[in-house]
Amino acid sequence: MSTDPFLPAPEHKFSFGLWTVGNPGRDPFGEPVRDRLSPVQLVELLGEVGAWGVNLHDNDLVPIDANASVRDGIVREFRTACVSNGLTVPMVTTNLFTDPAFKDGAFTANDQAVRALSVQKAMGAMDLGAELGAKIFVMWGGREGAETDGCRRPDVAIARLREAVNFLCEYSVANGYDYRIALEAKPNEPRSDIYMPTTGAYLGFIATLDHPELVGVNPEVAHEHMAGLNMTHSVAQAWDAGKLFHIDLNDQLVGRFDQDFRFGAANPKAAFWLVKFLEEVGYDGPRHFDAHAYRTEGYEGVKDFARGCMRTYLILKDKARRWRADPEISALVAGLAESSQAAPPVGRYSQGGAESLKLCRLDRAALGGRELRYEQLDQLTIEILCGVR
Ligand code: DIG
Ligand code: MN
Ligand code: MN
Repeated sequence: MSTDPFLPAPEHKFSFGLWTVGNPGRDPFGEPVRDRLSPVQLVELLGEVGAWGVNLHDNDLVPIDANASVRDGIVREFRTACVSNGLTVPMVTTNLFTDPAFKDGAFTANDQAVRALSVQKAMGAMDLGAELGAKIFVMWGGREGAETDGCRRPDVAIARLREAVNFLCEYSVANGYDYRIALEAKPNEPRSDIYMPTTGAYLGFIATLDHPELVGVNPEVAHEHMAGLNMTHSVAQAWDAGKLFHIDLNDQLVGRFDQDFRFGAANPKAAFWLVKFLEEVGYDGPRHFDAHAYRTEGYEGVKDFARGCMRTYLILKDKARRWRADPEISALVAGLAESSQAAPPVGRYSQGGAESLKLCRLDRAALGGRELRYEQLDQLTIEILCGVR
């Protein structure tokens, strides 16, 4: 029995997409560097490294032109492999970005036939996911965007996106699939500008839907970082709104293309604040690593990558425990919420409350002169991350 405290276990709910560990390493400037593994081989790899779940786009598993009997055989074989390797299928999504038919978008495309094809394909992916037991349906609109805004008015694109999401919510309900639909934002790539570029944009969009209760978000570290945003703040807003239905964990240098690095590989401090938040609020959803191994790796390196994602999450979870238990940090944090002067709470509006806020005498200069010791707090955080506390 291993004494390693950072080994993954099912209760951690670590999942990977077939397209992540199955990425053969092609990039815009180079050919694949790894042989493609079959979905069954990828399930075996994920079982070997200790993952809990495996996710997929429809065409990661079923080729886009497969007929019904080929499809059913593939699904049967895949389900058997998941059972024998102890893997669940928490999430399914649909690929509406690879095939040339989607080059001008899918749900937002100008051609009504493309919009129909997109909803048709998404319904098929929902059917597939239901057969595999998935309860989360992610939609990332990789092609929903523009290079020139002469192609369509953006409000027309938004209306078309709403029409498709409303339709798919109804399809899920009508078929008893009970999906929680999670919308994933990204600011650009492959389109020059993608509609709904950030998690915050999607939170605003969800409020305009017919069934907002069925729809949430799937924030991704790399995508919020590409927009120059703080991922933990985006996740906190989604959590506050009850809309954190799923999460894509990886890492990313700001100002770069979508790097989808191993979780924590680029900015371990940002990853720490994210893990601390997820664990403190009790997020109970999948911890999905939508990430890819370096192009330099073979499949042993891909396993190193997958293990590293999960280990880093568990190491940072332990660091968050140490942070909360550290007496100096606890003393600093305890003082943060103290009021430095007698002041009425804001609370819910009341006439009396407004009067007392209007009349209270506050020493503004003293407020401005108060020292807050965040330098010490952050230095202690760094020391915990560096393992010296
Ligand atoms: C990219 O970050 C996107 C696609 O890989 C997929 O549609 C989605 C699922 O997590 N993430
Ligand atoms: Mn990404
Ligand atoms: Mn993603």
